[in-house]
Amino acid sequence: MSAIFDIELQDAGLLQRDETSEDDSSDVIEIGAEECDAVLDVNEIVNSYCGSDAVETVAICEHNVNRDCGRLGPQDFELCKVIGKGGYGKVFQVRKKTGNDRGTLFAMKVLRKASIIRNQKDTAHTKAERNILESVKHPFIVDLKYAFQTGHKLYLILEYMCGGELFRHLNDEGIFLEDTARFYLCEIILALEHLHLQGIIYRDLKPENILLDAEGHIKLTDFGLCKEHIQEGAVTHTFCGTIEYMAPEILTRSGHGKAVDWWSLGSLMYDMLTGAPPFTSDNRKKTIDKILRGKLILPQYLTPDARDLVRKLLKRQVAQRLGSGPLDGEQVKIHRFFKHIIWEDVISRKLEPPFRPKLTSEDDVSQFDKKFTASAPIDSPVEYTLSESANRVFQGFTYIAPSILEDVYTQQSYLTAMSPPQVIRARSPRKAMRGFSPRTTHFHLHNTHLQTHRHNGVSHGNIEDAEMIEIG
Ligand code: ISQ
Repeated sequence: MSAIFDIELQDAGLLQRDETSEDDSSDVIEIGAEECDAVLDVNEIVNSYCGSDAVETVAICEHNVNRDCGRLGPQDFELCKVIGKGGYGKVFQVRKKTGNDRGTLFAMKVLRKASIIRNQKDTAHTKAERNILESVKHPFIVDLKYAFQTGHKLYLILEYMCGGELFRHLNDEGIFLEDTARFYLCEIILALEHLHLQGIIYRDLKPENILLDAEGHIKLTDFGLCKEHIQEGAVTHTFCGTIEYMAPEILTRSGHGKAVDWWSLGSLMYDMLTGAPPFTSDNRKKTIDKILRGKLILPQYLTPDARDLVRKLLKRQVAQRLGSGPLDGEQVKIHRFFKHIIWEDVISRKLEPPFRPKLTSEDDVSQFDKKFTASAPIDSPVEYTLSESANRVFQGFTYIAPSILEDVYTQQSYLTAMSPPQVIRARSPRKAMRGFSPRTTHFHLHNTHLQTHRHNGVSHGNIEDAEMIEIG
């Protein structure tokens, strides 16, 4: 599975390519309702004259259209704070300076292009990837609002989750009560179920990929930016990050499907209830060995329902794993650990979050690690030069969220997608010393012939035959 940034902005009215190739000039974008409205208005004016005797031509140019905003780029965002750092770059809390959503806080993830491995991709892949972001709109999945690029960097403007990582709260609490764990698990299950319905495998469920909003509801993040570098064959140790939540069949690269996410859910549940993932060690090889062969030890204090659910999710035989059948998440949802849950209430965010982030102001970053927030919010300049051909790989990275475009053109959406391989940096689970989504992002774009049949979803052996798109 691989990465791609292709997007086809099909409406010429919105697409403005940067022909100047100026270093660090933004790529293609024009966003903001008022300017697009302006485009429409001017067209309407032109059209309204057509057919009448008095034809007036109105030149549509940047002097009478998009006067205020121009292309969206880093200049449209005020850097407020650093809220995360990783091998890929940084995550900033930013405030939009322009457009309809001026004043809104977002999370801006900045990726250095040089950290990204490039290769060719094809149209089918492009379309498949585009579909991902279209389909992942969900109350428990972080929303991508915009994406743009400069000569050296890729920028993702994401919904801002002021509550930080669930990881942090889990670390602070040590363990969660079963009711608390149940709340988070319910929301995660619905997010995973939604992804699976769209033919997407998340594959990287872990506490640091789960963020909290102002009310304490969760959203999954880190979609498609990072992909594991998959090679067929035996277990290798090229994973450089949190592997503790990964299903055995991912580690052995023996072909996997959506059931990997139910394994990860089991590991996460175990972690929430006991203070550590079920299979962990002080080195990666031993951890992998434990995931593949280790005995599952369930503490006595777990209720029978919790024990039963963990056990059923952590089945190494995929076919025996809860959720592996065609019912997918439904099988998990009807487990008796969730017997009192009204799932309609979960999706409508009616369950009371167990923990509401304590914030003193809208832009309070106290929920993020001080080692990030204390550093100066600078989007560092890049010293090297990327060749034009290298840069072409990122053509089409640009993205405008449908929700934003809806303000402009009803029923239209422009979608992009990215889902590269990931080389994750080593980290023991639940250790304080860690980066925000601490991964080195490498995009492996080769051998990518994705298919996205939106059913069934198990891929065997060759990832090029994958029926599911894997993200995370
Ligand atoms: C949203 N809000 C805060 C931090 C984030 C980090 C990564 C992705 C999205 C985010």
